[in-house]
Formats: sequence, C-alpha cells, structure tokens
Amino acid sequence: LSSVVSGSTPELEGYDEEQVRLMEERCILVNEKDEAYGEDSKKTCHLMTNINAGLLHRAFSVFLFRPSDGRLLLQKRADEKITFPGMWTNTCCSHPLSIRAELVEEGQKGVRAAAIRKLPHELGIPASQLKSDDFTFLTRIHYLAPSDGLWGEHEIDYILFCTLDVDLDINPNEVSDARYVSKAELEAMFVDDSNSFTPWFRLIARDLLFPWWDEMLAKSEAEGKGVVRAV
Ligand code: DMA
Ligand code: MN
Repeated sequence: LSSVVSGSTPELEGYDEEQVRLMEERCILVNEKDEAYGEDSKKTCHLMTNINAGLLHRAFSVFLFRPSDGRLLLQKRADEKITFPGMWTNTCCSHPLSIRAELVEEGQKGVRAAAIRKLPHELGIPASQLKSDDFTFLTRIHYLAPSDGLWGEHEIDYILFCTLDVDLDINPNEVSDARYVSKAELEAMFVDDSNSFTPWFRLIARDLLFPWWDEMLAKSEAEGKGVVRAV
C-alpha cells in the first residue's frame, strides 16, 4: 500500500464544511480477514485511488424495525454527504473509529458502541433508548462500490438488526428524509426510477433483508400477534 494518497490534497474543496471535518475521523484498517492492522483518515479510506490500491476499512450497517408493525426505518442521505449523497439507504451506516471502545472485537462490542454513537448523531435517537444488546449481529460482508469516480467504499461491513421503539429528531446535515416502510413499500420504491439507492443497501436487501423479513412476518403470524402484517 505504498501508493496510498493522504495529507494535504484538493479533493475536499467545495464540499460542506461539517462533512469535510468528519473526513478527519480515524477509521480502522483491516485485511480481508477483518484483522485490524492500523488506522487512517476517513478521507484516505474513501478515495478510489487508495481503494484501487487495496485499502480496506471496517464499517457497520444498522437496520432498525418498528415493533408495532415490523416496518423498517429508511433514511435518505443528505445532499451534503460527500459519498453517495441523496440516496435512500438503511437506517444508519458508519464506521467504528480507532478508539479503545470501538476497537473491541469480542461480541462485536466496538461496532455496537459505534452504532450507539451514530444513531443519535444522524437521527437524533436518544442514546438512552439504545443498548448494546438490542442489536442482533447477522454477519459481515466485504464489498467495494465506487460513488462518483473520486470517492467510494471498500469495507468489511457488520450487519446489525434491531427491533425497537425510538424517538427521531433528524440531523439535516446527515439525513434529508426518513420513513418507515413495509416490505411491499420498499419493493415499490426499488422499482420507481425516481428513487436512487446506495449499492450496499440494494445488495443487503436482496441477500439478507427480504429473506429475514419474510421469516419475521411468518413467525409473528404463527405466534398469533397479528400486528406485524404491514403490506
Ligand atoms: C459508511 O456509511 C458505512 C457503510 C456501511 C457504507 P456513511 O458514509 O454513512 O458513513 P458516515 O455516516 O460516517 O459518513
Ligand atoms: Mn466507509
């Protein structure tokens, strides 16, 4: 990785000041086996030149479901975001940082702590409504996706699901819209060309979310709850 580009470069000119500041966050560098070996800035980790040279970092994706009707909370990324602006995606995504609490791998404690830091930041969910054990860890996925040529993603992404009632107060610098959707409503959004979606959300929806959703609805029906029947 000797060709990794960092330091003072003009790539961040013209972007939102707060989003530029967040590019200084320290992400956790990992190999393809998710073994952490160092840290570098969020900016360095998301430049396609570095991604094409093999740079990979750790991330998480939260899928939050409403207990009363099983609907999933989606967010639309703010136009201020440097990567994948204006796209619909799952409840919350970000990176565990290279700090002691978020580096802990046992029981996925580090990514859980990062989720409890970012759900309040992006969606205004009070941290008091979130507990580490509320999140079910499904799996990790390795993926690479260019955003606009200059920027992109290359991550080992921890998938966390949770079913929880929360209060929302969205941060407009991060999120421009948020809505709870049923499986059928999401399927309708996917085929409507006026919506754009992040590549990781499309992938996870196909491979993990839709099968999991079917199972959850069937189980809830079998238990005779009857309420988790959103269509
Ligand atoms: C990065 O999300 C993480 C994944 C799984 C794509 P992001 O671009 O929303 O990160 P942040 O909210 O920290 O900008
Ligand atoms: Mn990333």
